Amino acid sequence: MKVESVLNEVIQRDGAIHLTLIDPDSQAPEEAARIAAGAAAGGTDAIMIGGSLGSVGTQLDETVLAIKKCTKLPTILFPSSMAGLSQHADAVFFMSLLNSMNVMYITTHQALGAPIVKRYGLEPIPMAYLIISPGGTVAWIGDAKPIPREKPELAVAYALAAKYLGMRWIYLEAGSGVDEPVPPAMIRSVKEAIGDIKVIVGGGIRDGETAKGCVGAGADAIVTGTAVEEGDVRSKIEEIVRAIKK
Ligand code: 1GP
Repeated sequence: MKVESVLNEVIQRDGAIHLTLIDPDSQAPEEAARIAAGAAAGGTDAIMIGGSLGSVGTQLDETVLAIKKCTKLPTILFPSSMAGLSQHADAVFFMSLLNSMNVMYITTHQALGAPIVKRYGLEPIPMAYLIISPGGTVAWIGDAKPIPREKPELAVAYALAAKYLGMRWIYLEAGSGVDEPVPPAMIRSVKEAIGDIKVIVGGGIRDGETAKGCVGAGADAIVTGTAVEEGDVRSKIEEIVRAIKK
C-alpha cells in the first residue's frame, strides 16, 4: 500500500500520527538506526529523514539503508533541496516553502528534483511547508518570512492557498529545537479553515502534554526530532504517542 494511504488510515483509526525526524547530519548511520528502532518500539508511525544542512549524498543514503534494515516503518524524505533525495527511501514529502521569499524554495528545487523523484520511484506526497515564527535555522536557510505567532489569519491564508493549489498536507513548522512550538490557536484556525487537508505540526515539541495540545487543536500529525536525539528514545516516543492517540 502507498505510504500516504497508510498514514491516512492510521489518522482515521488513532486520531493522529507521530512522525520521528532523523537528521543524517547529526549522527552516524548506525546511531540513526538505533534511534529509529527505539522510535518504532515506542509506537511512532513513520521515519522522516532530512535536515537543513548536510543531509545529502553518501551520509543520506547510508542512513536510509541503516534505518530500513532495523524497521519496517515507512521512510519519508524531508529534503531541504533536490540534493536531499535518496533512491532507498519509500516516499518524499514533495514540499514547497510557500512563505519563502526565494523562488528556489518554492518551485525551482521542485522542478529540478521532480525527474529524480520519478527515476528513483519515490512516492511524492504533496505538502505545503509554512514557517511560523521563530522559525529557527530553516527560516534562515529557506529565506522565509516567518508568519508571526500572533497572526493565525496569515497562516490560514497560506493554508487555504495550499488547499486550492491541490496540496494534501500542510506542515506548520516553528523550527527545530525552538523554545516556542506553533500556538494551538493557530493550529485550530488553520484546521477549521482547511477541513480534510492534513495538518502536520513540528518544531519545539518535546513532551506529551505539548503534543496533546497540538492534536487537541486539530493537528493530524506531530513531528519530533530534537527530543529523540536527547535521551531514551523509546520512553520519550511512548510518552508522546500515548498523549496524542485515541
Ligand atoms: C523540524 O519540526 C521539526 O523540522 C522537528 O523539530 O527538532 O524541535 O523536534 P524539533
